[in-house]
Amino acid sequence: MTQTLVYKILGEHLTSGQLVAGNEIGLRIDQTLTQDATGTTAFLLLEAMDVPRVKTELSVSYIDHNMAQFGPENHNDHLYLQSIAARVGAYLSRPGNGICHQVHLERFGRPGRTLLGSDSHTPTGGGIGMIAIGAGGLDVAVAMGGGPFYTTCPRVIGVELLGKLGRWVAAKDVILRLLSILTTRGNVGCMVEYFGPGVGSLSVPARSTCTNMGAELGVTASVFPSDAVTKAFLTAQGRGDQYVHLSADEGAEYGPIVKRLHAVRDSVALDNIKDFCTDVDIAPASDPDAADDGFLDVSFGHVVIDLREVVPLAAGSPSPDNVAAVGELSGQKVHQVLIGSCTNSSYQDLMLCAAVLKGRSVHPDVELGIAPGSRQVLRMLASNGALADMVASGARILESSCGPCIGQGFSPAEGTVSLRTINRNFAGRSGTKGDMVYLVSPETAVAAALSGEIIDPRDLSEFMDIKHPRIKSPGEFSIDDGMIIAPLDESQAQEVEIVRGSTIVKPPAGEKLPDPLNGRVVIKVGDKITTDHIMPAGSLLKFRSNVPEYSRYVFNCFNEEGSESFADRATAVRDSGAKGVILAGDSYGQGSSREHAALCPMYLGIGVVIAKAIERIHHANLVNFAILPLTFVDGADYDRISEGDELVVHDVAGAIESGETVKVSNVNQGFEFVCRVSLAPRQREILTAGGLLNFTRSGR
Ligand code: MIC
Ligand code: SF4
Repeated sequence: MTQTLVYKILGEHLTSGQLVAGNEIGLRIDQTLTQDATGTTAFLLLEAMDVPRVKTELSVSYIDHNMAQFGPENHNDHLYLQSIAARVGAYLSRPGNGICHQVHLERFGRPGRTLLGSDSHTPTGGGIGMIAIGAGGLDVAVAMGGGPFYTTCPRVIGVELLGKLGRWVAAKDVILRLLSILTTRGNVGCMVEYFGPGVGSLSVPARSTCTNMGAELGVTASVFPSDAVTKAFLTAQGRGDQYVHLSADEGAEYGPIVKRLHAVRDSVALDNIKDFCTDVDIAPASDPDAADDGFLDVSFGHVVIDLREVVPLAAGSPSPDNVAAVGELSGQKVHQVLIGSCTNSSYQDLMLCAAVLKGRSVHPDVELGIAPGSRQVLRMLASNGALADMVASGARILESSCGPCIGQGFSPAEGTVSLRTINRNFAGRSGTKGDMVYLVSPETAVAAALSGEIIDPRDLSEFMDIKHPRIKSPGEFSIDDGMIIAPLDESQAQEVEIVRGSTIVKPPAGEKLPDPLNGRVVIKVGDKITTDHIMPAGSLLKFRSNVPEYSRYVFNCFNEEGSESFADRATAVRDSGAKGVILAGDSYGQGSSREHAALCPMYLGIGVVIAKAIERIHHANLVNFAILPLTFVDGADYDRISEGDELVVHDVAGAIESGETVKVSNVNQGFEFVCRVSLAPRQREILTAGGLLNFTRSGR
């Protein structure tokens, strides 16, 4: 039987289950990655599980997110992470060494391996032919302890690439095109596999730009074949011996992929599916109520993108799938440009920008920030003079870290447009309320930095007489792992003292849910609530290792001055002996992997989330922290429930054990409704045990 590349790699790592889409499967994890904002909790949980030494082939702890260091919290975390890595046998990438995904690609990623990371953009590693998956820190801790990772065997969305990109058009435009076709919704339980003759024209960093933003599609992972380009990249990184050739079998079949879309609200995506997919079939939704509401069931074979036809694209706030051609936006005044992040901060990306900036000045109305993705990139730019060209142009060189991508500095002024090469433009993520962020390629970003407005970079030649610079992949990268601390041997490791500042607080474990569960709706939120809404980052990121403190800011963006905060209301419900309930619309928990979006609500006594749909990583995090994730059988019930309503969830134990649905009474309004219980068998056991920590401690 012919196999996709996804299934080949999964098959080699299968510990349980069968490779049938929709089934729960267990996977052996070869490598793990953590970063400091999620890593402190992951390592604290690893300690709580009594794991003395990591059991993976390789585990790397990166320090790249919390680098602002206002107050002692961040540095306390750094010292803790360095000492715990030494104790348990993980690599430690020191602050200044770069963004986890960029460094991992450069120094550790290996074709054919599995990587689990406590960061939603871990799938960046798919650019080098790995199955790289983002997950909550607790899942990563279990994998560090040698446990398998459980996930849904995916449906594979094939993306066939033809031809070659034109000048000034980039991989970022390819993934934005894909986002305009597949959108950020309805891709849960899928993985993307790129194939076709166009693949060979993309460098590994370009491929990784595409796989990085697979996170925005909501897919579990994205993967490229491992070919001559991969081999050249690994060789240039001094790791040629780690190359293996990997591709799908000739004639491997993709799809059919079925999505439910709304005839009017999703009309752009519908048109794009018709234009870019094979074997499209559109019919009224199979569920008559949904059909009456205007929903359609859309099925297609695979996506085909002809790289020759891709044009520069931009995604405007507040969603990465809000895509338009740069040409249609041109003329808009720009006041800020940011080039960096795990999406676009490779050597090639920044060399292109440096070449365009060389001998020119940043527009006087624009602040340009450039954050090289890694120390390797920065050193290479410094030694070949490109850094000097950037500085001379007026660019502000920012640290090799996440920084502005997550609202840590460089927030834009009110009412101004900011062009960023990053991957997320959720409202307020930049640190400015009402921000207007466009996600763009380095080409489009640098064009705006010089012209002071949005301009199609293909017009640079005509308007500014700038020729397209051809940037070659280097035959040899500058290799210096001096900022990576390798694990100690076991006997030395035991001598290491773990450094715990006062701001590092043991995270709470979950507890079994009561049956029946008396609950109260603490908040009712709408569609597309991201984990940034639930647990803000920016200046509050520093509280990650202190759950009681961080919990004060749950749903902070909805707190109003002078009124009780979410935390106050949830605490009052908890103290009354009931459980808090969160009520949400579609795509609840989009975005990051941050498990604090479950952990902190759990600390505040939340026991249930009822939503129209819940995104994959967040759904898993809820289960891990003993919060029951439910979805409405009939979405219309959402409208009938209000904040403050008293709900009773009946037969919780039965629902968790084996139920497909559960009955919920709305006591205030006197009606009953039914919710779906979508849990894999192991998730049922985890909830029964009162969360993953208790489950793991009980030896399972
Ligand atoms: C993000 O881009 O939102 C983050 C910060 O990298 C998160 C992880 C976190 O919240 O610490 C992610 O993407 O998972
Ligand atoms: Fe860091 Fe931004 Fe990438 Fe998250 S998306 S890992 S904050 S650079």
